[in-house]
Amino acid sequence: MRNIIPRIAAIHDISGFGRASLTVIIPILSNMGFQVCPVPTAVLSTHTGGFKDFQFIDLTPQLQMYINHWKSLKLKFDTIYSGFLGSEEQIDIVRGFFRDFKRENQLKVIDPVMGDNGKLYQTVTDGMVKGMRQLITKADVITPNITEASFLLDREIPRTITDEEIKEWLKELATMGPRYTVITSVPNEVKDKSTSTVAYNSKDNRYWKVTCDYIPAFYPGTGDMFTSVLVGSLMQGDSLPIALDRAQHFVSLAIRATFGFEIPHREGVLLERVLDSLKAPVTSTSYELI
Ligand code: PXL
Repeated sequence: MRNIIPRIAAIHDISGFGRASLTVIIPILSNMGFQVCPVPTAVLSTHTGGFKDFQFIDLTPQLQMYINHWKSLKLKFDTIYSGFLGSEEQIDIVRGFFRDFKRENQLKVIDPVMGDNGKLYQTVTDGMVKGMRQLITKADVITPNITEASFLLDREIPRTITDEEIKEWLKELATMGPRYTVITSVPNEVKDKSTSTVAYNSKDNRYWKVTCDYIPAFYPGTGDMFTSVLVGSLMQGDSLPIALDRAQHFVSLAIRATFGFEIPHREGVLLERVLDSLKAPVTSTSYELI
């Protein structure tokens, strides 16, 4: 029996305050018409971007039993989408999840959430970086930001990067397995003027780029929003460049809806103000072939 509403297993942490991980992934994907079933990797009082003394409850000891219950229920997922993990041991558990819940025509998405702005997040270890290099070989789609891509490839984080160089990065990530590789927060050659997201389809050997005006502000959680819209858009049947375009423009809109207010950046973007725009038909696009 097919799922009447396409179903997503979402393997991420839940951070109670600050609009990141499951608190943005669930509203976005349910708004786009999908059932999101969370597999919580950790429970945090807030995300780790700009808060001190947050509570971090690592759910590694419970995770396998949680998943075993789902196995006994024979749940079927149209998409598996993983992100922030709570420990090195969870890499194996997530690999097992991909193996045990494998289905035909399933979309397997790994957002290798590990860091941003040149640094790893406070809870991410070198062992998790090594494990993530293995885990992404199981994915159809990966969506690292430029910092995560440089950790995955063991390359220096560039201050700026040319189209030719970023295409090499995409191709090298693709050799690790994924059909679609995406890199976000790419610093263009004229840094501080614009940022781009880029994507590569290894099946047709085409590279895509979407560029937006740079806004001098960083908000945690925007990477989760980006990948959620990308996943929802691909599940709705969009092409890779359209999904890239929708995801990038949604994040830009959310940042612009927030930037004019004096709200601490660590609270994230005003997702609730822009969520309905995901229901609108696509009427313009700005992707380029590079
Ligand atoms: O948005 C990525 C993310 C997910 N989960 C936790 C985080 C962050 C980014 O800071 O701290 C716990």
